Amino acid sequence: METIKQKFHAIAESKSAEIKEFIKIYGDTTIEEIKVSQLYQGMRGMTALVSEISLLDANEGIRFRGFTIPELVEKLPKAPNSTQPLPEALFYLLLVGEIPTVEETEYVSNLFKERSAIPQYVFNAIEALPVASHPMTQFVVGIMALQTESKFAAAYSKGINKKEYWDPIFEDSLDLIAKLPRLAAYIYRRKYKNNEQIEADPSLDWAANLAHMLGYEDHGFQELMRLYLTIHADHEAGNVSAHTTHLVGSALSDPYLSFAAGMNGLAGPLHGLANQEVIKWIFEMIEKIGTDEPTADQISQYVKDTLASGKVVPGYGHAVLRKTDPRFTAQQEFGKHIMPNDKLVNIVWKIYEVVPPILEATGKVKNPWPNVDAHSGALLVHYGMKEYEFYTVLFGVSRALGVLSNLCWNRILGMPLERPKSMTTDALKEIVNEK
Ligand code: CMX
Repeated sequence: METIKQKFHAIAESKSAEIKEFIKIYGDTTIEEIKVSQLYQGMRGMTALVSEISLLDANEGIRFRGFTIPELVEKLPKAPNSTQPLPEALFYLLLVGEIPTVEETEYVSNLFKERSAIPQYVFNAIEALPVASHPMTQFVVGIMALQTESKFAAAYSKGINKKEYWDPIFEDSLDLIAKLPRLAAYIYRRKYKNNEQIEADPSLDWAANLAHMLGYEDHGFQELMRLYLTIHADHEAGNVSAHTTHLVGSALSDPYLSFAAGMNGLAGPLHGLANQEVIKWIFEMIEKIGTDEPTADQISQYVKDTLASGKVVPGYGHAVLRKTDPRFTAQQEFGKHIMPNDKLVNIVWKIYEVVPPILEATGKVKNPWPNVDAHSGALLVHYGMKEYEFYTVLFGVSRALGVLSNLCWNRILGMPLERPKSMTTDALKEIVNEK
């Protein structure tokens, strides 16, 4: 069997030739004009990046290598007695563009197992932080401590040929992904379970092993982790965590530095931290209203109070999507199948009925529909994981699959330092006046 590295190299060589030819013929073709407003509005709708691994349609949602979320759930290889996709199979797909066989998936699983050990000094670095530190802070400190392991940084300091950069970037990416479940579980057990750590079980796949090390042996929770780590992996290259990882990587910062930067972006409440904000907001609603079976009218009033106090409704809206996020729907399907009577999950579904018309009525929210973060927390709570500050770390473990695949591609394609032009308002006015 060809290794994933050999396959990636061969596919990238042919893609590289294709791109060179494409640029040669169409390099001067204009694809769209930029409006002044876009410069002030977070570059919405402005095409500025290339990523081979995923594409987001505003109405349909994300496709990974051309596959929708339901197609991935159906087609990606599964563990024995499982109905959920294996995230290591998704990683293979993102990297080489093909759905792997069961054998190829096992090969990736084993690569992750072989590379999963974490040096003690990484845990010591985390231990230097107060236990009360946010899990995302501990996560980023752990990733930064791991950076001393970087094969790319070592090779670069020795003077590696630029044509070979991709090789240690690839190795670092695999190493880092392999270590993330242990790192995440360590932080969880440290903060919430008296630092009673659970060793890895080498018989388990990447996601099930994370469930095990977190302390959740329930088959349902393992299944949830497989789904969760698959659907959160990527969302095109322009979102904050993907774009930051890509940008920092373009300076030839190694995958540890680049991914840590991306995780700092994921920790923002308008991005990945929204998953904790959703559950916090729902718990506060239950407390305020005084029931875990609120009526539509009660939820409606709570949503209006949230908006009136100048806050966003967490889990709703999106910079690109204009319909319900298929990652929300995939989780809803999971919930309907496994826990149709769970009260918290039912609140999430009721909120889904109540919120869109209210946001639509504001006249300014471009997408009133739920995103991935609106659902994930309630599923975790079902299995007993109520420590919502930890949720974004789980998102981060999954996001590594996408952003690090992208980093491998950027480096093998020899993407340059990213450096867009910025303007002052006066300079923009001059351009507009000249026109
Ligand atoms: N609740 C209240 N107001 C919202 C809103 C929401 N859920 N979503 C958008 N708006 C508001 C914006 O704050 C903005 O208001 P102002 O004009 O007063 O500044 C207005 O509607 C227009 O915004 P938009 O163009 O519809 O949305 P943006 O592209 O600017 O922002 C996002 C997108 C995700 C930041 C925004 O929808 C939001 O804050 N949602 C809640 C937080 C959230 O769920 N984030 C997670 C996104 C998914 C992820 O990355 O994980």
